[in-house]
Amino acid sequence: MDEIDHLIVKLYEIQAVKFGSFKLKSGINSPIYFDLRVIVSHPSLMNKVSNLLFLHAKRAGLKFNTVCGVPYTALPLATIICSEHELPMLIRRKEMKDYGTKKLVEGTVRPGDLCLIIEDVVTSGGSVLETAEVLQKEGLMVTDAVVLMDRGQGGAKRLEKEGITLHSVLTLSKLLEVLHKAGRIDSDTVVSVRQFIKENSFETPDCDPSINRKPHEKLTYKARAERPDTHPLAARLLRLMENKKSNLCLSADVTRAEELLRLAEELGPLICVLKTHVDILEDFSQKVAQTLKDLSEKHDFLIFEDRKFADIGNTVKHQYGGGQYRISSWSHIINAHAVPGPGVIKGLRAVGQPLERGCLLIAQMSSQGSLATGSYTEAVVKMAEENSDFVFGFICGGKISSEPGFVHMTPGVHLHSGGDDLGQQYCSPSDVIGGKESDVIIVGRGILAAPDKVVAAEEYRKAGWEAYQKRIPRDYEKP
Ligand code: S5P
Repeated sequence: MDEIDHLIVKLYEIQAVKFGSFKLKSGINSPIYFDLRVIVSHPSLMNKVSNLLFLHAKRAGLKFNTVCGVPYTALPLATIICSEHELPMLIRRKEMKDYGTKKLVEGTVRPGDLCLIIEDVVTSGGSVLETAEVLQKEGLMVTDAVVLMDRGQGGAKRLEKEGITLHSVLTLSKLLEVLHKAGRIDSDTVVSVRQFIKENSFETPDCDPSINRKPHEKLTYKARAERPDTHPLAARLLRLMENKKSNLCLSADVTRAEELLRLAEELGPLICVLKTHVDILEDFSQKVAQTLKDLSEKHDFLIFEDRKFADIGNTVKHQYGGGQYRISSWSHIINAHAVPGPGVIKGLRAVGQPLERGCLLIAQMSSQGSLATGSYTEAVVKMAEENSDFVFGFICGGKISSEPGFVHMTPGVHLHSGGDDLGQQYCSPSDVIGGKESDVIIVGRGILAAPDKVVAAEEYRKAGWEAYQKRIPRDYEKP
């Protein structure tokens, strides 16, 4: 056995690679699973892997003057390489983008430097690409990435298209061959893994969405609606957005029911969602709710009661289903703060799921000085992923999850930048949909304060839609 064969068997022994049946987030069962994170508990293996990665780069004749590991598994590998060979290292932060501007690369960035990317496992190439993009935005050049294991699911091709050559120490075929020869796996396993990889290549159209993390900014709303793991309400919303050519949510913050219903009637054809704050209405009644529901069917938009639930499960259950508003009976979408923990979702789910409703989690806020940033936002994303049977997206400043099924809705949108004197901060539709890769713009006063609300709504619809079309130039299907 040579050094590589030894390494493969060792990886198997420490369960960095496992065979069996592993349910992926998409619900599909995979016969193979990699978890290279465990190698941090095996120091000699860490040294070996780091050394092999470095040698591979050298043998390929790669030139670089700085190194960056894709967070988090490859971070210690890059650290060992840089320490051993006295190379300057850069650390990419994984925190979510928020409304403010945070430093995303730690270390001394010298624009023009050639940065080598280190990664443990590549599937679609998405993580390498994300890291490369962050580095490139800082002025660094990225032309090569060295990876321990390329799963052979199209990642190398995808990276090549973006000008990055992937160099892999191990291939999946080699891994299967060595483990088979060593008597660790049988022929049936080899065949089933090969078959799975073939059928779930990044380039296969009906690929496994959890493996193939194609950044959804490149996917149409319609394509995202069709994915098997997309929540039914998200699918309905994404579909109607595509049909109506609208990613505009009207924030109908008015105090009289008559005005609310007039807005729904006149602006209904231009919007995908109508957002309410039912508790600011002076004359709410169930009849008003019923008329609003009828208008939502007539003009094909969803109703979103912006109630921002934030209490324990038992309380929100009553607030959602009961009281004088009976929100669950007329609002398709609600939202919640994650502050109370997952119990808030559990309580809301108990009422909303039987009615086929869905919930957005508030991951970021548009108001100045908001505390919903950084690790809080990350924890909200995680909570959403763990509750994706009821949570189908976020209130946020821009794209914070690469799961194509999640819908990102962004408030604080105005054609004229600025804000109000109570802390609201505005971004433009093109910045929100284009630059920040959100999906839906939520507009209140930009439309409500305009002399002609229909004209203003059309202006916002057009701006939001054009930004979306620009975002997906290659995939956009012309009607
Ligand atoms: O962070 C947030 C979250 C929400 S839901 N910032 C917000 O402004 N909103 C809501 O969006 C807010 O409650 C209001 O209904 C709307 C923005 O209104 P505008 O008039 O400032 O566009």
